[in-house]
Amino acid sequence: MTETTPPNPRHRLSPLTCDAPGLRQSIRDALVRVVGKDPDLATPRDWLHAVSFAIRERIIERRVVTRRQFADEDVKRVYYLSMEYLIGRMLEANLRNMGILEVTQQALQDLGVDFREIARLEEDAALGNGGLGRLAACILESMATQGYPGYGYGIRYEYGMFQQHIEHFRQVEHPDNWLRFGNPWEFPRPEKTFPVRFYGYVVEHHQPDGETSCNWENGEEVLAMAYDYPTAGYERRNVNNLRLWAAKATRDFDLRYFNEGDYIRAVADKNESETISMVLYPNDATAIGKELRLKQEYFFVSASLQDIIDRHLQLEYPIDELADKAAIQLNDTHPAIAVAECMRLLLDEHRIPWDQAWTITRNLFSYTNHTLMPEALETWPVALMERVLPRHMGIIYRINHEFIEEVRHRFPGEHEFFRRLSIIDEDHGRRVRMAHLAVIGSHRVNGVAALHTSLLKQTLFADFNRVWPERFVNVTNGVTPRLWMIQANPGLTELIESRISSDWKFDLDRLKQFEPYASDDATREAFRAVKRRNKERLAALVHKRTGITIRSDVMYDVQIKRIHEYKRQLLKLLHVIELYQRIRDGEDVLPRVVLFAGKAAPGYQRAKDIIAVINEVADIVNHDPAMGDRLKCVFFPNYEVSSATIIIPAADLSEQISTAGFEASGTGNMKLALNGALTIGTLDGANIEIRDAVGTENIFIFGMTADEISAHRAQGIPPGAHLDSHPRLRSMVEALRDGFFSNGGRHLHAEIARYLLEEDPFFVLADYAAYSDACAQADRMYQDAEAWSEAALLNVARMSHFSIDRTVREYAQNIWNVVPEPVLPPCPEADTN
Ligand code: CR6
Repeated sequence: MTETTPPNPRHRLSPLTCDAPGLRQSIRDALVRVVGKDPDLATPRDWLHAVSFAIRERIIERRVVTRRQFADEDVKRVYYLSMEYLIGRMLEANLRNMGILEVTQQALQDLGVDFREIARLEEDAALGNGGLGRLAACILESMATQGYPGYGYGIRYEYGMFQQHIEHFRQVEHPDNWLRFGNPWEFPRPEKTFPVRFYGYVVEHHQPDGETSCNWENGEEVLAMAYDYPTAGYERRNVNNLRLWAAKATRDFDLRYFNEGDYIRAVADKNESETISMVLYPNDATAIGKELRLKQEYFFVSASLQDIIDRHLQLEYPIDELADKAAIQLNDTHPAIAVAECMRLLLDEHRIPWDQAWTITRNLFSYTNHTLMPEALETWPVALMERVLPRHMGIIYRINHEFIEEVRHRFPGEHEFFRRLSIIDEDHGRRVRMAHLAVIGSHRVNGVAALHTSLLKQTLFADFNRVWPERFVNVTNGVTPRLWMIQANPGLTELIESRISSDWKFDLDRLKQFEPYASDDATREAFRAVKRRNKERLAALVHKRTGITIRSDVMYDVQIKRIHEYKRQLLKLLHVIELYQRIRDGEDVLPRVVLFAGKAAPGYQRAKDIIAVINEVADIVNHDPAMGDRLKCVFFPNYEVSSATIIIPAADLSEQISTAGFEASGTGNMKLALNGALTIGTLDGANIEIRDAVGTENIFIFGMTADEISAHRAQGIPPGAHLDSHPRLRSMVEALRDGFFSNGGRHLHAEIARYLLEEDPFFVLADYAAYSDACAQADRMYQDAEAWSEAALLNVARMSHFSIDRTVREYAQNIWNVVPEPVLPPCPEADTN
């Protein structure tokens, strides 16, 4: 545990009490005075808002104290720039981290209100697509928990990730109007508003010293207004801040049109400039290439950098010390335009000479890459960039020119090499490669799992790795145990707590002390009882959402993640078909529930087809009396953070079956193993490190490695050639092709079968036999309850490496060069008497 400091008098406030009577009073007061309801008439949602407002007052107090502490201690700050934050519900997480969950539940109970009932009504804050956005949320929580002065910056999308409904087996997207009831957790900051310019032109002025200064003029201005979301650290009183920007039309803009007398046009244009922060693009790991997306990226980057520089100057630090007092992490290339924007602000606004500005910029930034997939790599047409951000295009040209000069000097004559390194891709109609800008403008670049980082160095960034090998480092992802264990799995938390001391919650390394209990009969039995209760909880939710009844005494086999060809939901679906056929043929098969969940990008037709086929197969399987309750297949709709916290603790088998070399890391794999699910997986992403941690005998690894996949691709073997590699594969694919499972979607099934037989770009058929074997191995182990429980408990005890706290410490030490601040004393009253 980190030391606590003696209270500094400047940090004192007279805090609101956090005992049950005090909370009760606050909640009632908020109900009447803020929500405006008579307690006799209040609905559950009114109570939800009342309790949230009461806690909001307390969280902001702690935020004020934390901010003062950081200001007094002269700290170096970390700024995390991310287009996505997949936060989920905030009430319970805030209460738990603030250490006042139980007392608040008590206060509500005294008021006759059931905490669980009202907590369920909170909307998930789904300002992200999947792993990348959830990682950002985990990193913020960990920075607060460990006392790092960390700030998140992003966009306050009016509409988050769409709500997925399943209608006639298909995904239908509904808008996620998450702010419609208001949001008690946000603090609007109208005084923190920055102008952001688009379009216009650049005017050059030649200075007597030979330098050219530039003014970016005209065009359109939009205002970025801050909304703050305090983020509480776990039982540490530290509260950090997530600042999200909303677009507002400028007053000048309004006036111009109003004065011209076109009232309607003025209002319509106002709305148009506010569309910038209207909606999250629902694409996971694919570049979008739309002008509005570029504007979103620049909008939040520009506002964040102006704010960061403002804070720096307000603290009276000299501008040339910016990189000593701040570190900025780019979460993927989405905010990579920050490199050019930082240069623009330093050059044009602060009049710093180019070389000095460039040194500051490079020392300030670092960049995390989250994928190798070519379709995810952002490039913008030069013509578009020139029109939307003319000044930045000029800066990018000069950055590129100086960089190429540098490498030309070091590697003379290697023209092909220079072309490949250039920020400008000349081969595809002149495009700006954002990843190149990010690498050149950063002092560190990291991948998110060991395999991913090594592939990055061998493939995507092989040329850069030749130029600057020391720039590339690995930081394997992690997950927060506060949400993904303590909140999601109270039963397992209690079991661990009954065996070892509770400091594992801060320091997951201590979970190792739980390892010996894996061979203890009583612990195993208790573990099975916890799993069983978790399954009952999930079964109830599945019934509520889908109408499907599932048993809670069978294996729960789950694949929960975005729907994507490379993640190979079709591999799991083929296995469902295999089991179905074997049961029909009278074979004795281990009973199981197979549960899929995940959203498909609305424009990704193949992924949407996969959802439809899963649902149609499930429908046949679930209604076939021959299955006799031995096989159920569920597509759980609208997968989001809150449903993940119910599904994960109930899982026995965790499907991590991507084609090797394609999943950068995965983080669901970590959450599931931490909750005692055994992984069945390929040697991809962080699965490799999970295997090393839990031991090869406690995980089911199968299939081609990344190298074997490359070799296999090079051989060009037709996918159909694998049909005889497994006794049933041919008949399974034929059943699909012939529409055996189709319910009106016959053509779709035939198309999926054709796709597998003729294209199969992710080697589903090539890996099927190995996958089916691994499933059989898992089934055998599951039949031995003691052996399975032992392996599951070893998974739990050996997952310490995958704590987000370890991830954040590695960023802090190897990339940001920041140290944690001593944490404030845990008791709110302690420093104020
Ligand atoms: N889709 C990776 O695909 C990784 C997360 C977080 C992803 C996934 O393997 O765990 O990032 N990549 O690092 C992108 O979003 C680009 C993801 O979530």
